[in-house]
Amino acid sequence: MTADPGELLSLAVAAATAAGRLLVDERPRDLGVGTKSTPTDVVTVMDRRAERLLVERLQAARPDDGFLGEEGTQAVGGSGVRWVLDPIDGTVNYLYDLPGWAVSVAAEVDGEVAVGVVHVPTYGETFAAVRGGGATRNGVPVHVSTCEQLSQALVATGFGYAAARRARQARVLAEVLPRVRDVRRFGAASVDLCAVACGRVDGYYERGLKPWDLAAGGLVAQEAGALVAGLRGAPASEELVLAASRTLFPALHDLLDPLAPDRD
Ligand code: LIP
Repeated sequence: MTADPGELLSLAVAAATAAGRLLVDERPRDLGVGTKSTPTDVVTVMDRRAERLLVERLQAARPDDGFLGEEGTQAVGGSGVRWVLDPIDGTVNYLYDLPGWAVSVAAEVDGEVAVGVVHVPTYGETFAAVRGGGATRNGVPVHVSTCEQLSQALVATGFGYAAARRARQARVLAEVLPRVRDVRRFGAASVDLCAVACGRVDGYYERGLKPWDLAAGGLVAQEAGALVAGLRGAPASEELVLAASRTLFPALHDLLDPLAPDRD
């Protein structure tokens, strides 16, 4: 089955929007909560229901595609397309009924992210990107900020679920905070990356992102003009993701590098 980016984008937007409706309309008052890697790494019944909805819709349209989902969906497929899914990015926000959680849907074609959609129901915003085709928010093009000075930069970050890693991340943050305008911690990587894309923040860094946290938002940020990478020429990965305009990226990189934010 061929992989037309326009078709993949339409499928991703429709699936993410449907999952967003489910998550908003059917959120139970007493949300059943389980834990994963640590007692604070939570998963709810709605994470699983939303991932099931995403897979069912996408599989119905493209039965030969592969899947990788945060809540356990894994399928190889034979079409060259693999869907990378985070049914609720920002699960703690969702659990506490806070805004800023997202449904993140990306399509890889032959191993490279080609399409990304980050749907943020509580903001009424859907970010989308096709590789080489730019990035949009609700259909309107978005671009990274023009901030050139680190001391004027608003920087987003996030923290892991393991206490030892959080302690290390706090030490890095203590060095970053006095050198930038301010820091924000919104609680969902895909939303942080889209915030870079539309200039809502000037930069973002975080250690520990999984493929489903990074795939869609990373493409949106790149297509909006951001450099999304690791340290010292490495690609963005679970070790570290750093995203900022090409103007600001070097200064933010050189602030972070000596702090070893890519190590526990
Ligand atoms: C979240 C990430 C976020 C990170 C949170 C959490 P989840 O993903 O998107 O960047 O700081 O600790 O890991 O677990 O809500 O899907």
